[in-house]
Amino acid sequence: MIKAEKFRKLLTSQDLDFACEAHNGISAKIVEEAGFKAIWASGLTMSAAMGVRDNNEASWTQVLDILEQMSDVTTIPIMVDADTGYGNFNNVRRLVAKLEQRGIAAMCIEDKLFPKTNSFLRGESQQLADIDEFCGKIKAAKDTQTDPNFSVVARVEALIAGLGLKEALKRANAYHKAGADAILIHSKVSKPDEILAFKREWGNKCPVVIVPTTYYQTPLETFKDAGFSMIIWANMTLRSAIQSMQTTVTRLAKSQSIVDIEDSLVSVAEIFRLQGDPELKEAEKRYLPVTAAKAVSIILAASQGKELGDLTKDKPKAMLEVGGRSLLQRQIDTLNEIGVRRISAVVGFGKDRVAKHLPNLVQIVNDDHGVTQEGYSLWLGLKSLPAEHCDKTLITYGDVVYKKYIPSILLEADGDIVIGVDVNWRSGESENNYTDLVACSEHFRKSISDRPITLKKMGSDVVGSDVCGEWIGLMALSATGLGSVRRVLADIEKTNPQRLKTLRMAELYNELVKRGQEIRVVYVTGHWLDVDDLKDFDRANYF
Ligand code: SPV
Ligand code: MG
Repeated sequence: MIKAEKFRKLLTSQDLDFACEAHNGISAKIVEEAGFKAIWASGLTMSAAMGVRDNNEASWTQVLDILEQMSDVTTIPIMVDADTGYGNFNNVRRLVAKLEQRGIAAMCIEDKLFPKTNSFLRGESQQLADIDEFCGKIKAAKDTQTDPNFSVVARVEALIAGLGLKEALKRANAYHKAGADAILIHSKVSKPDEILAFKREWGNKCPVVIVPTTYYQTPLETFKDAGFSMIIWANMTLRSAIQSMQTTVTRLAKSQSIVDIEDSLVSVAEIFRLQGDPELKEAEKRYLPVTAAKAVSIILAASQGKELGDLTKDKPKAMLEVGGRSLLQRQIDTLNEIGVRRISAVVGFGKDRVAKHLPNLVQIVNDDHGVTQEGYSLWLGLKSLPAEHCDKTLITYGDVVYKKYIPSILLEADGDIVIGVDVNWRSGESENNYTDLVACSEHFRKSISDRPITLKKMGSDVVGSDVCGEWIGLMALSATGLGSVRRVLADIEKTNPQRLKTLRMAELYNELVKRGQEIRVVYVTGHWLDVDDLKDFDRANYF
C-alpha cells in the first residue's frame, strides 16, 4: 500500500488515529519508530527548526526540501501543514504536483491569508480568506492530484478568529462541497467545548481532524465518543528536543565538561543507528570488493630518505611530490579507491609536514625514526590498530607507487600473509639501494597454476638463480597472519628490544618462515616502483 492510500484509510476508518509532529528527517524517523501511523509535518516546527518564524518566512521550496528528507527515511504517510497553500489556486496546483513527486500523502491548507500567522498568535486579529477563493484552491488541488488517494484537508480557522460556530460550519460546508477529503477544525481554547459542538452539528459528512494542543487535558474517550477521525499531536517532538538541548548546552556551558552530562545523552552509536548505518554495513558486504571493504592499512612513512639529498632536506620521502601529489597522498587515493576503510601512517621525520598536509590521516608517530627501521614502525602501527578490527590489514612502504589492482589482488589472495613480488626486479641497479630480493618455492611461470607459491627467504644474501624477484613493499595480512606478525614482534621486543628497533622487514619475514609460518607470494610484472634515489624519483614522475 502506498503512503497516500495508507493515509486515506486512517482518515476514513472508524477508529480515532493519531499523527505526530516531525520537522526533519531524524524526527520523522523517531516518530515512525515510536509506532505512529502518520506524521504531521508542522509549519510551526519546520520553520522553528530553521530558526525562523511561522509567518511564511521559510519559502515553500525550503519546506519541500524538508518534506523530501522526511519522506525518504520513513514508510508511514506524511500530512503536510501547507499553511494557506503559499499563494493562490495556481500556487496550490504546483504545490500538489511537487508534493506527490515526493510521496507526501496529504496536504492541509487553512483559510487564512498569505503570509499567515500561527493560530496561537493574535488569533482574533487574523483575517480569514474569502470562502469562494479558498474553495477555488481546494478544487484546484483536487483537480491537480494524480493519485486519487492524495488527501486534501481543509482547515477552518473561524473559531481561532473568534467568528463562532455558525461561521465555522458555513465554511466547513463550503469546503466539503468544493471537494475537501476532511475538515480540520482548529481551536485555541483550553476546553474542548467548541470543537465538540462543531462535531455534533457536523455529524459524519466527512472526517474531522483536531489539534488538541490547548485542550490536551480532555480525556481521549471524549474525542472517540464524538467520532473524530484523527488527532494531531502538533508540536511535542520539537518541544521536547528544545527542552533537552537547552538543558544540555546550559549545563555544558557552565561545567565546560561532559563528565556529568554524558549519561543523560543518547550515544553516538544511536545516531549512527538512526542514520541507517547498519543497512550501509550490509550493503558494503554486497557491493564493495569483499576484502578491501574489510581492510585497514598501515603505511610505513617515518623515514627521511637521505639518499634523495636536498629533496628530502625538510620533508620525509613519502611527502615527495610525484605528478602533483605526494607519494603518501597517491597511496591514500589509491587505497580509498579500492575501498580500504581505515588508512593510517607511521610518521617520524617531518611529521609536522605530514600532519599539516594530510590532517585527516590517522598518524602514529615514531619519534625514534632516526635510529630505527621499518620493523619498529610496523610494531608501532600494529599496536595502534583498533581492538575491534577488520578482517585484513594491508601494510605498505611509504615510498612506493603502484597500480590499484596490486593491493586488490594481495587482499583477495588466499593465505594469512601475502606479499607482492616483482619478477622484473632491477638487477644491477641495487648497489646503493636496499633491495628486498626473494627466494620462493617456485619461479614465476606464465602458465596458470593453482599451486601456491611461498616465500623461502628474503634478503641481500639471496643471489644468483635463487632470486625469484623483488618484494614490492606491500603485504596483506589476515587476522591470523596479523596475530603471527604481532607474536614475532612481541617476542623480539621482550627478548631483545634493541633488535626490534633496527629490525628490517626481511628479517621479520625470515623469522616468520623459520617459525613455520607460510608466506604466500603473488607475482607481479612491474606496475609499481619505489623511490630510493634520484633516478627512481625521476622515473616515478613518468609512472
Ligand atoms: C502547526 O503545527 O504548524 C499548526 C498547528 O499549524 S498550530 O500550531 O496549532 O496552529
Ligand atoms: Mg501551522
